[in-house]
Amino acid sequence: MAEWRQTACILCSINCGIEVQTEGRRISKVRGDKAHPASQGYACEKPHQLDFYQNGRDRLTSPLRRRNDGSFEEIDWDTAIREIAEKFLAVRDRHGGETILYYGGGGQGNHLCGGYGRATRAAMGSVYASNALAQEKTGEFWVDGQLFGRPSCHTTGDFERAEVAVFLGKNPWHSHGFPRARVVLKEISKDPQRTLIVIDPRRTETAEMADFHLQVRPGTDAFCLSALLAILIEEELVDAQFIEQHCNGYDGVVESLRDVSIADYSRRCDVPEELLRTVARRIATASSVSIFEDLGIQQAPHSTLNSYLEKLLFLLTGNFGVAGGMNLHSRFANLGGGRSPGAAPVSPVGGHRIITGLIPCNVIPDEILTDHPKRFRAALIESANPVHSLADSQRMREALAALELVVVIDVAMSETARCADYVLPASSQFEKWEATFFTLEFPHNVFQLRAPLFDPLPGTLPEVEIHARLLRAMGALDDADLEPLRAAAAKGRAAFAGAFFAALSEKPHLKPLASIVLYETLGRTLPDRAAEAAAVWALAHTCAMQYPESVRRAGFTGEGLELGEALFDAVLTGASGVTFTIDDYEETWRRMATPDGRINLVIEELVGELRGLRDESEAGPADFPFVLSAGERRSFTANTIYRDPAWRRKDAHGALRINPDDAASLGIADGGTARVTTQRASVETTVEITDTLRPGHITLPNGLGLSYPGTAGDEVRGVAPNELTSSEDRDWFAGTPWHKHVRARVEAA
Ligand SMILES: Nc1nc2c(c(=O)[nH]1)N[C@H]1C(S)=C(S)[C@@H](COP(=O)(O)OP(=O)(O)OC[C@H]3O[C@@H](n4cnc5c(=O)[nH]c(N)nc54)[C@H](O)[C@@H]3O)O[C@H]1N2
Ligand SMILES: Nc1nc2c(c(=O)[nH]1)N[C@H]1C(S)=C(S)[C@@H](COP(=O)(O)OP(=O)(O)OC[C@H]3O[C@@H](n4cnc5c(=O)[nH]c(N)nc54)[C@H](O)[C@@H]3O)O[C@H]1N2
Ligand code: SF4
Ligand SMILES: [Mo]
Repeated sequence: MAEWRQTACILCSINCGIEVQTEGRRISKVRGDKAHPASQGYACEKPHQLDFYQNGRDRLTSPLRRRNDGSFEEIDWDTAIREIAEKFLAVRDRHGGETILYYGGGGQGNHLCGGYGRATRAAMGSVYASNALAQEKTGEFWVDGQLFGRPSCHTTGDFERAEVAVFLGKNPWHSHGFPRARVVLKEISKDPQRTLIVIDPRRTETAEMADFHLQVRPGTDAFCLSALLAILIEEELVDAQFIEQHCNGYDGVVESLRDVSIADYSRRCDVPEELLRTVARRIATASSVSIFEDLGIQQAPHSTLNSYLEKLLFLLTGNFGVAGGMNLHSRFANLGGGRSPGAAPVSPVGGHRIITGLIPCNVIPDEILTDHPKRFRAALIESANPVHSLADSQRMREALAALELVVVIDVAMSETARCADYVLPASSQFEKWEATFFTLEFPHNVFQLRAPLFDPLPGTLPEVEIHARLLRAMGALDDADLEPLRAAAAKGRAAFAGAFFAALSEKPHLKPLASIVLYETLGRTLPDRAAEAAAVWALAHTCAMQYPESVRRAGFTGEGLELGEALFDAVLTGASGVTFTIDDYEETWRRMATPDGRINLVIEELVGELRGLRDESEAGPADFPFVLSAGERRSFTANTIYRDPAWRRKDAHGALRINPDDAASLGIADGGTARVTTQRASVETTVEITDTLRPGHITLPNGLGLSYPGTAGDEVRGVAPNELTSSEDRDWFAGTPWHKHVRARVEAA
């Protein structure tokens, strides 16, 4: 019997625990891990194909350097590290370290590299960063900061217990977003006492199961949500006691919704007024409501405003800080990163708002393609594929070409790696210790540190080793600092803890390098090559200090540093993941960060936009009559983690979905070919006719259009969605893109 080994799925933020069997360097069998405290044996169909990631034909096995003719040559690691370090320092000396942009730091299954990358950034003086969160969640984070006092006061739903579950621009049947999504959706859907509400222009798989489907006109959620709020106020359905006890500014909310005409807004979002009223009443009378907002509103017009209105919906009805409602969760470590010392609150060239330390993805090309003296001059890109995932791929390629130096750390020859000056091959997520900080659950929150299944593919290195070598080559690591810590580590973790925290306070220059210092010192004493996970030790301590009561409730004991040590021990040995905090509902109130502990209901910055809805023009551009949602999650999409198109058993080409009436009037057949044209580009695509879409709405999947080595050179299958998008199509406030709302034209091809 082959052995089953515990790891996690790396394809979405839920990171279900899985068990795998291996044959040589292959992942041969996959099943859900019943011992994983959150996923409990659940897994969807996608991880069964994980070998397409592990053994992709375009895995990188040597550092690459671009030649003058544009092609790449293989070079050895020492040369690569030396030249990259020299060139970054030269950029720093010529233009200032703040002109070096860091992009990425982790994907759906790996976040350790971002922590180690911080040390390299500090050594180079790089202070500006961005990643995919700045094209989905930053607007929501900013709203959280206004309402609850800090952007890290992030709310999470409790769908297991919620009497009413609302999905707003979110299709959890395919995209998940909470543990065991399909099981929980079925439970809610089957239970006559519970209600499933979906707000989505498409009749998604989730909408099919719903009690109420508000099939909004694309891009009109702000109208739908303000109408729901206005109904709550008009029919006196708000939770007056909750508002009185916990909120400031209710009168301001009433005032800013004063001009809402429920009838007119219902017409504009194309949801019957009676249905809006029924749904508002259902939400108001439920014992608990959980809401999940996602890309359908975050990557569409009024993105930040939508996040605000969504939160008002559960706040005015008192579904915050209660079982089955929305709560402020703990976290094993921060996802966003936060502002670097030395960074301005806005981007250096365009003055765009930086939220949770991230420059809006859509403005990155503008921060490069200019002669402004503060423009970015170089970039370090790690575990991200921005040429494919950011709006306007064409312009992203131009922007990268304009930089003096682009270094990409990836496992595969991605679209972005193809634009680099140097490419460094990372070991895969199954060849090193790895973890994510998608620890967003309440009341039980789970963290899993995964051990490697394989040795590194020859020629590759784990990111931590790459960063440690870069630091040394930059002259940023001093053995005189490390020796005493190595000596302390040799005496055991307790001795090390004292020495380490003392060293950080005595030698402030070590602080930004702490993750690599841990790797080089404590790391050497950890069992099973776990040096790669050394930074997790410090995170365990921070977590224990931040949430001592919740960590104790999860079963850990000890005073002072003992609590963090106990947590780290459990994490290091708990192959199936560890419940690290158990919360009671009072914790939500303790996590509030406003000065008086009350919720601020009014966000001044968004009131103008809210009141302006009434006068917003309804006419779209006549030459682009369709709205394209570019990047739909489907059964056979997984960002750009699976690159080999052979993994798609169905929908091999990633069809354009279109309503039957639209297809008929354009003379397009099911399985035929259509031409889609946007302001930016024109592409051909296969077609799937489906009545799940409204007339005028078309969709294309995410993650297609990758270049992958075939029998006759590189082949591209399907449409890369961001060849069609424009970087100006973005939220005025947070800069989040309108990927779900691209104006388009369709013709038979
Ligand atoms: N299978 C699969 N799962 C994934 C991923 C994957 O690639 N494949 N990626 C993961 C990632 S990174 C993320 S962020 C999540 C995203 O998860 P989701 O946000 O659920 O994914 P999408 O399918 O992009 O968009 C959700 C819904 O928004 C709807 N929508 C479009 N326009 C509008 C609108 O104007 N209003 C409203 N209300 N809805 C609209 C679409 O019809 C769609 O059903 O998925 C994660 N899970
Ligand atoms: N038009 C449109 N654009 C979108 C979206 C959309 O819906 N529509 N969705 C957006 C969203 S929500 C997201 S999250 C982004 C996702 O886009 P990105 O943030 O660019 O992430 P991925 O596509 O997941 O790519 C991750 C990269 O990491 C590499 N990789 C995998 N494992 C490792 C590893 O262990 N180490 C290193 N160094 N590299 C590794 C992969 O090969 C891949 O190149 O796309 C965004 N772009
Ligand atoms: S839900 Fe997400 S993490 Fe879980 S198996 Fe499916 S893709 Fe993987
Ligand atoms: Mo995402």
